[in-house]
Amino acid sequence: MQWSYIEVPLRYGQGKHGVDQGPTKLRELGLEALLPEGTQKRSVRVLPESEIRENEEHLKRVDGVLYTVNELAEVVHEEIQANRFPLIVGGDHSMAIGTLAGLAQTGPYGVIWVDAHADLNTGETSPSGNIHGMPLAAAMGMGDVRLTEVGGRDRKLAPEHLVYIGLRDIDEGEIREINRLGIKVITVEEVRTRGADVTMKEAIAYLRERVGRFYVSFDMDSFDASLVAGTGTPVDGGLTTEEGKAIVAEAMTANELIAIELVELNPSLDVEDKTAQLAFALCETIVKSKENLLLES
Ligand SMILES: [Mn+2]
Repeated sequence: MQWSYIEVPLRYGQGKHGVDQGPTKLRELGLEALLPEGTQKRSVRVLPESEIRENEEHLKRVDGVLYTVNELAEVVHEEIQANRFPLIVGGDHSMAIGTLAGLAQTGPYGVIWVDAHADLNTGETSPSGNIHGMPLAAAMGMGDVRLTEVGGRDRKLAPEHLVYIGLRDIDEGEIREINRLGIKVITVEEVRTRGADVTMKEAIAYLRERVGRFYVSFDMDSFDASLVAGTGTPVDGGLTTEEGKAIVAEAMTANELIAIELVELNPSLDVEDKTAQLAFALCETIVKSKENLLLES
């Protein structure tokens, strides 16, 4: 199988500088040498800051986000059509609006969303107006039409095709929506007590029953705050390094996995590159797991 490596240096989905430098930092640490031979490398464009016009209080820098996610949707669509496996590196989590829309163009799919946050806000419910807290709402057809119509008018994701892992900082409006929609949630406590591999197997089985193909979107803030100074919104009580790696490794063993995404590494906030090294280690786990899988088959 061929790989596709997609860099998305987007930061307009949140307010902090530096998260756009995630892909550059991973390159510095030697990511390119890690990628299997023949990997298709792509980089998605971002709007220069001087060209940002929209700064609506409830949808900040929406034009900057739209510019990039529209292109990412096309790129993801193309890479899946070309039968490649995309590893997508950000960038803030608003980029997933593009990933979700691009995948939807290739047929139904499920999502395992590994994150401290539910990212299920709309412009109306978001306390911050930052679009990185809205990608799943947009994909499920909720919120501003400019976000829900990226990649076409149809809904991109069904609530029963979503599994959360690691949620622990959820806004009130989001809790209501999770309950209303009946979305499956696996807490950090469940991961801790029952094992990352066991809970991931359960998540994958859940999606296998309902839809089959799935992708993993991994937010660095799913890790415990003590491990990820270099992310924009760290939260206590998160995953350990081993749990994060086990989640990713388990996902990689599933034949139904079609793409994986790593977001919210902010090198400017980092301490001694520790978060960057953790993100790099995850990429290593991702690439090596699939190599092993290919050798076995
Ligand atoms: Mn997130």
